[in-house]
Amino acid sequence: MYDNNVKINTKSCILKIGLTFCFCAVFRDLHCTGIARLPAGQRIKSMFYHAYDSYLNNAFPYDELRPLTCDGQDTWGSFSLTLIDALDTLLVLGNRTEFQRVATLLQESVDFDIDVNASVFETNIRVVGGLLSAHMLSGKAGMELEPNWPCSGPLLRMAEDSARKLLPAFQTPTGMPYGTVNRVSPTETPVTCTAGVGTFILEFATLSRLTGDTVFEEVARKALRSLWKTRSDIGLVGNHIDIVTQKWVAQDAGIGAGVDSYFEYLVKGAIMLQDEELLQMFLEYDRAIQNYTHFDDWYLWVQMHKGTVTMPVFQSLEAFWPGLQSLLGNLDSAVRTFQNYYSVWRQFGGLPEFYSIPQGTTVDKREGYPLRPELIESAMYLFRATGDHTYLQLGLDALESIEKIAKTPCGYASVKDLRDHQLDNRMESFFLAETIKYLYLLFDPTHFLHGHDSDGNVSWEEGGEGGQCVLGAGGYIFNTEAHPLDPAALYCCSRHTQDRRELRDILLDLSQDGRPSKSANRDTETQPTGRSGRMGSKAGEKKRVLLSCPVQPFSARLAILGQVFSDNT
Ligand code: DMJ
Repeated sequence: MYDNNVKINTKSCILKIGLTFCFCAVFRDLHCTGIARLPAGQRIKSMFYHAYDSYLNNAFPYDELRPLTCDGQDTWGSFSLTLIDALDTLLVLGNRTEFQRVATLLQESVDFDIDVNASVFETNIRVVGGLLSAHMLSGKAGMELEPNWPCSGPLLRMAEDSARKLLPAFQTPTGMPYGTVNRVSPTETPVTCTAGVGTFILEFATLSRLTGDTVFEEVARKALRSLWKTRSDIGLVGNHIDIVTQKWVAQDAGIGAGVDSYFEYLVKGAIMLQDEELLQMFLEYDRAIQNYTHFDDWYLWVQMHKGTVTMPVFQSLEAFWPGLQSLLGNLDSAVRTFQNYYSVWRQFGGLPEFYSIPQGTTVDKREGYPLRPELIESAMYLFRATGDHTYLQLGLDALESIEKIAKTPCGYASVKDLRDHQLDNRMESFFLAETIKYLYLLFDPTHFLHGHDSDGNVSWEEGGEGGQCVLGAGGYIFNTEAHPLDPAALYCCSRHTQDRRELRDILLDLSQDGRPSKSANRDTETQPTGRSGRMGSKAGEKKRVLLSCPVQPFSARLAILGQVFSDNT
């Protein structure tokens, strides 16, 4: 953790090459005096607990805190959203006891079977993503684990339950989902934003690979492939599509609102799943994006069929892009674009929702800053990639701005207008899930979520029965709501599923007593409803039911095999 309260000893700074010390050496005049005397990490923690405690005391079980009236409101469905979204941040800040308490509380209090029109996108990224991440981190949080963890566990079951409620939205002629879903009284419009179609693969593939039920990954992939087919002749997608007719209803192409996380998930999905198809999709889009929308390291909005500029604006949601580019190794371009965006931040002390690039002003009715994380998120990735202290400076600027402009006695309020600092009575759940998490991680480059432990070694923890899973060793992929997912757990649980199948096949073959095996047919007949067969099964391949027994440790498997072999010899 960077500690800008540390007395500087230049010698120790040089000797240790400890960033903890060097940071203060660089910034001591600016940031090691006065109000900023506290270490950044402590200031960020205080910010978190001011907002979090206010939510718990005044708003829970509502979705969000209203920081001006000091009460709560439901916004995205009535799932105690802020608490689910904030759960993994508790662990990121090192609070294992509160993580454990809240994980238990949520299991007892949240009900997904309610009559609400829930946003399929928001429920996925905040609820499914938040629960999956908390499930994967529950080993680090010291929770009591089921023998088969990380391939089972109560938070995983909650994530699965909430995702299953979203599945009816995917039952469309195209496979592209409706934007909202209500199991009780469905009244959905078929017009959905692009991100609402293409932002599922991280959570849904994680669910499928942890639980063995392929249906989630399949629907997410089907939606992605359908969307891919609708791109224009010049390789761009628009902003809103009719998911039944496949007609583009809003034809502005860009990287911001309505589209952003679609591109993010192609890249992160490619990394997490080592998936060439997703990467190729992104690279083809990227060529068109660079050709038609990229000017002077800004990204504009253009007509998706003609490539003509429709809106020369920068939107605050676009600020995730430099971070994404850094994941792809496009550092030079990322750094230049970040500088453009940072100049807007400096101009207003925050990022307005829309900024007119030619005029250098905010755009009418889009002057607000709802405490979004995107620029801080990019700063975290770019600092990780370059070590350049510019990114820490952005972090300090963000801390100062948010404290000065948005803090209320009862939390932090969205800024309605960055020009006069009027506030809105809203604190979105992403403030605790993302903004504060990325700020904290920016100042803690040895945090385990960066793939290192506090000594800078590669971190890992064991999971799974018999300690067969090595977790956390390959780093973490953040979903678009900053919920970290562990690719190693996916690999581990898929492998267990595969092992179970192989063992089952051996047992079934041997039980045929030398007769040809009919196991595949029998399996198809007994496949339980809601389960969709084998991961990645292709047309023509025989589908097989999954065994429901827990994964056996290696010794137990050997014992069973030994028994089988002795029975048959
Ligand atoms: C978050 O809910 C997610 O980051 C989403 O992808 C975009 N909007 C907010 C944060 O700005």
